[in-house]
Amino acid sequence: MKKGFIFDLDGVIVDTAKYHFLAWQNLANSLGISFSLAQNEQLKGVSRVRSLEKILEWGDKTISEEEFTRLMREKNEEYLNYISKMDINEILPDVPRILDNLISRGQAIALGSASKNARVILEKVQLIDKFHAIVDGTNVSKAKPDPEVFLIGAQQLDISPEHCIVFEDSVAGIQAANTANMISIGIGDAKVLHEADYIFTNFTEIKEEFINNLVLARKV
Ligand code: G16
Ligand code: MG
Repeated sequence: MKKGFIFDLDGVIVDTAKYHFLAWQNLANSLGISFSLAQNEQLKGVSRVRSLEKILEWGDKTISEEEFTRLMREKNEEYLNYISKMDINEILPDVPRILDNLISRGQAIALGSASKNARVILEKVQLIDKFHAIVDGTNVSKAKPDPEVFLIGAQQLDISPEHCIVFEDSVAGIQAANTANMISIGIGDAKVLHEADYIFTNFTEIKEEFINNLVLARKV
């Protein structure tokens, strides 16, 4: 049976969180706000605008609309500079094996990311051709945990939501998949992602038999 497999980008296909961290840390420090790795964790899957709002809240700072826009632009320029150096070595373990396995079975594959830079990143790591649909921060108006990004993905693949499977590393993303009535697969820490239908530390743990079952499965 043809299913829709929807992948988040950051934390699932590549680890761009380290680049977001460097850029946000620079920005926060320039405002006299400290910024830790633990805080960066809380920005995973969160939109750019909301991320800056959170940093300002943490630092108890208010800035003008103009400065907000300027800081967003500067953060993104620095981030783009980091990702311009990305290559295939940054693809997370066994992601190509899973994608190629699904493609060889004729399954439908989509990206469902909050990032407005998703296409650039997929091009840099040479995976863009593996996706039948790409839904990113430029296509959605409501951030995860709203299911919009995944529902648009299902629509673009022409597969009904209950026949879609989402791979996600963030709690908000798992909640979005569950609300969309899709099978949710957490990639990361089981304690954090406990709301997911299935959880794996990374793709190396996902065996062919599991994929076989997914192709036959339906969300209950
Ligand atoms: C990613 C990251 C977030 C980032 C967001 C927006 O989400 O996890 O930290 O803030 O995209 O990114 P950009 O500034 O590039 O538009 P995802 O959904 O791919 O995990
Ligand atoms: Mg993510």
